[in-house]
Amino acid sequence: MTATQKNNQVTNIDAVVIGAGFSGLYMLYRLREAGFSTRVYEAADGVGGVWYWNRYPGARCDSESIYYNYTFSEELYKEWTWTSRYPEQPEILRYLNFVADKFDLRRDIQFNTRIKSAYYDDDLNRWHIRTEDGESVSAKYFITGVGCISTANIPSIKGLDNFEGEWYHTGHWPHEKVDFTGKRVGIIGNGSSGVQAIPVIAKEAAHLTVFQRTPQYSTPAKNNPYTEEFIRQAKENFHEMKKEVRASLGGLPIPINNQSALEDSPEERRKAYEKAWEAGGARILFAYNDLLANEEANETASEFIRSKIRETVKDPETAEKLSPTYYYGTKRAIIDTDYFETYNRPNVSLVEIKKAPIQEITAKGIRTADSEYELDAIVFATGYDGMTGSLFKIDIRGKDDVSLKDKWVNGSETRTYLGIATAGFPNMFMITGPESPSVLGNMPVAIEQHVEWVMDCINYLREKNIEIIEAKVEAEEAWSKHCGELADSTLYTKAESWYTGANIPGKARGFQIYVGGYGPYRDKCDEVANKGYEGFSLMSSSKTTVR
Ligand code: NA7
Repeated sequence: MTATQKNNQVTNIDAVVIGAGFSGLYMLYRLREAGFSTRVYEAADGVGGVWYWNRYPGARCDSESIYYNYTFSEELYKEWTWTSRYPEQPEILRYLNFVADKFDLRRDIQFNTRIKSAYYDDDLNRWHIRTEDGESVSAKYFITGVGCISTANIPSIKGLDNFEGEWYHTGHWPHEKVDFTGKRVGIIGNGSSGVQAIPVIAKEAAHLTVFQRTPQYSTPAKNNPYTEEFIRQAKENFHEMKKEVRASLGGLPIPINNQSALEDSPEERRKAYEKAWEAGGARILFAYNDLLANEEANETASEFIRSKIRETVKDPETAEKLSPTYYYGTKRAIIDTDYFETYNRPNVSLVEIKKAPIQEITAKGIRTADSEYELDAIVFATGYDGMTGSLFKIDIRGKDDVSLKDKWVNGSETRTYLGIATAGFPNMFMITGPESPSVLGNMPVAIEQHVEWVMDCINYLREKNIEIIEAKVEAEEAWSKHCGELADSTLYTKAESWYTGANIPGKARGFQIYVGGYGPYRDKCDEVANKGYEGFSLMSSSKTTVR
C-alpha cells in the first residue's frame, strides 16, 4: 500500500485521483485523513490545475477571491490573505501551493505524469490505471479531478505550421514572460480569456488585431485591492460566509432579487442595472430572477449592456461590431478591466471573422476572406473542449470493456447519476462531472461539495463492508432527463457556447450542466446519501447485492 513502482510491477492502493488542481488536492487531503492510501497523478510539474497552465497576460479569476477558496479549514482560511477582489493567476497558484505545503500533499502526488488509460477489472473489482510512461497501478477507487475546462481548443486552421512568428494558446502559456513590445499581435477569441488578455496585450504591443467571431457581453470587474479592515471582517465572518456560499445557487453569498425584470418600469430597471454595473462583477445577473428564463426580461439586461458599449466605445461602427445579440448570461458572463475602452486605442483594430472568415494562416500572418494581416505573434484565446474533453482524453473503460467515450457516444448521450457517477463504471467518481452544477458558479464550492460527498460515500462503504458501488441505469436516465428538462426551461440552451459543445467542430450538442443551483443540488445529493445511496447498487466482493 505504498507508492506505485515502475518495472512492470503493479502496486495496489486504495484510490487513484487524476489532477492536482482544487479537486485533486482536496480529495487527496480527505482520503489521506480517512486512512486511504492514495496517489494523485498530475501532468504538470506542479499543483494548480488550470491555474498552473493559464498564465496569459491579465489572467484572473472571475469569482471574488474571499469566496474563491477552500472553506473546509478555518485555519487555512485565516492564514491566507488575498490582496484584491479578483485574484490574478500567480496569486491563485501561490494559494494552491500554500495549501499543498500546509497539508504536506506533494508526497502523494506524482507530477509530470499523464494518465493514458483506466480499465475496470470486473473479476478483481479494481481499476487498473496506466500512465503514458507505462507505469501501472491498481486501485479500488478511481476519481477524476480533471477539471471542466482544461483541454485546450486550438482550431485547425490551414497553414498554422507555416507561420513564421510565434503563437500561443491562453491555456498553455509559457512560464517565462512573453514580451510583445513592438510586435504586431493578432488574437483570435474574445471569451473570458481574450477579454482579460486584450487590454493587457494592447498596452504592450505595437498593434493588436482582434479577430472576433461573436461579440460578447462583458461588465466591469471593478477590481480593487482589499484593505486590512475588509480582510479582517471577511475572516471574522468565516462561518457565516461558509454557510451562505454552500446554500446559495451559485456558490456566492450574493442575494438574487426575487422579482421579474418585467415587474419594474424601464426607469426602475435602469436604476437597478446601473447599481449592479457600479457594484462590479457579474452582478447584473442577480438584479432579477428571470433573466436566464425569460427572453423579454433578458433583453432588458442585454440592451442595458449594449447601451454601455455604445457609451464607452467612441467609434459607433466599432461599438456596433462589439454589440452582442445573444441572450446575456447564456454564454459565460464575462467581467473585465477596460475591455471596451481598449477599442478606443489607436493601436487596436477589430476584425469580424463571421463576415470575412479566416481562410489561412500564412508565413506572415492571417488571411481572411477579404484581407491579409501581417503579424509577429498570434494568440489563440479559443477556449476549451469543456465538460467531457478532459475525460475523453483518457481511455476510461468500465465493465465489459466499454469505454466512457463510447457509452456517452462521444458526448451526445452523456448519462450520469448526479454528475458524480455513471452506470457501468463501478467505484469511479467524477469531481464536478457533466450534469453537476460545476461551472455555473464558484467552482471551489462545487468541488468541496463533491469531494465531501464522495468521501462520505467511501467511508460508508468501508463501514458497511461494501466493495462496489455503481449507479443504476434507471437512476442516471432519470437524472439526465431531469437535467435536460431543467436546462430546457432556461435560455441557456439557446446559445452557441462551450456549455453546449457548440465551440468544438463536430462535437455533439447538449447542455450537460445541472442548472438548478448549488444549494438545491447539495440537498439532492445529501438526500441520496441519507437514503443509503438511493439510485446506486451496493455490492459485496462476490457481487451479491447488499442493497
Ligand atoms: P471561451 O469562453 O470558449 O471563448 C473562446 C473564444 O474563442 C470565443 O470568442 C470563441 O468565439 C472563439 N473561438 C473559438 N473557436 C474559434 C474559431 N475556430 N475561430 C474563431 N474564434 C473561435 O474560452 P475562454 O478561454 O475565453 O474562457 C473559458 C472559460 O474560462 C470561461 O468561460 C470562464 O469560465 C473561464 P465564439 O463565441 O464561439 O463564436
